[in-house]
Amino acid sequence: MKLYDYVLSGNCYKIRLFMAFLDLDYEKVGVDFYPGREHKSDSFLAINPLGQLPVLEDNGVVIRDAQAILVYLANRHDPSGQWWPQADHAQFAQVVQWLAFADSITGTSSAARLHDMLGYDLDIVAARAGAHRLFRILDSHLSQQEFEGHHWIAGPSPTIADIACFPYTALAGDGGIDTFYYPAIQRWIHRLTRLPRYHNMPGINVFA
Ligand SMILES: N[C@@H](CCC(=O)N[C@@H](CS)C(=O)NCC(=O)O)C(=O)O
Repeated sequence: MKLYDYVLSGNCYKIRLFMAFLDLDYEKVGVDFYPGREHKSDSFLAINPLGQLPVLEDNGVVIRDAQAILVYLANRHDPSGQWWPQADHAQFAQVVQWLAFADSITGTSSAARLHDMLGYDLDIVAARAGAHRLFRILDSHLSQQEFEGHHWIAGPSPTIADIACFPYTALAGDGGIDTFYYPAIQRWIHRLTRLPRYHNMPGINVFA
C-alpha cells in the first residue's frame, strides 16, 4: 500500500495512526504540501482531482478522503470488526455519523490551523467559532458516553470514528482554539494516546 502523505497533515495522520494500530506495512510518498503546493500539481491532480491529501493506493485501487480510507482499511485488515462495527445497526450508523462530523472538524479547526500556521487567507473568526460549536457537541457527547460507562465516541471500544475526530481536535491549539475547557475531550485525548501502538504526530502533546 502507498500513502500520499504530508507529515503535518492531520488527515494524513489519521491514516498513519490507523496503520500503526493495525500494525500494517505501507510506503509513504511525501507530497510537498507547503511551500511546494505539490498537491495542486498536474501530476497529483491526476491522482486526486480534488487536489487534497491523503490518498491511498492499494493494488490499483485509489482512494481519496481520510474517512473513506479508514473504512477501506478497517474492512480489509480488521477481522475483529472492532474498528468498524457493522453487526449492530445503531452503532454502525453512529460511526458513520461521527465520520461525517470529523470532516466538519477539518473544515473549521484545520482551517484555523492553516490560517495560523501557513498564512491561509480565510475567515479565522468563523473558523474558530465553528470549531468551538463542534467541540461543545463532542464534549457533551463524550461526557454522556462516560456517564453510560463508555469511553469512546461510538460504544465501548475505540472505532474509526475516534480516529477520524482525533487529530484536528488534539491539534486545535495550533489554530488558536483552546480545548482546555472541554474536560471530556481532554480525557478522551488522553485515553487515545494511551492505546497500544499509539503513534504521535508533531504538535500533539502526549501527557503521562
Ligand atoms: N475530506 C477530506 C479533506 C482532506 C483535506 O482537507 N486535506 C487537506 C490536507 S490535511 C488538503 O489537502 N487541503 C488542500 C485543499 O483542500 O485544497 C479528507 O477527509 O481527507
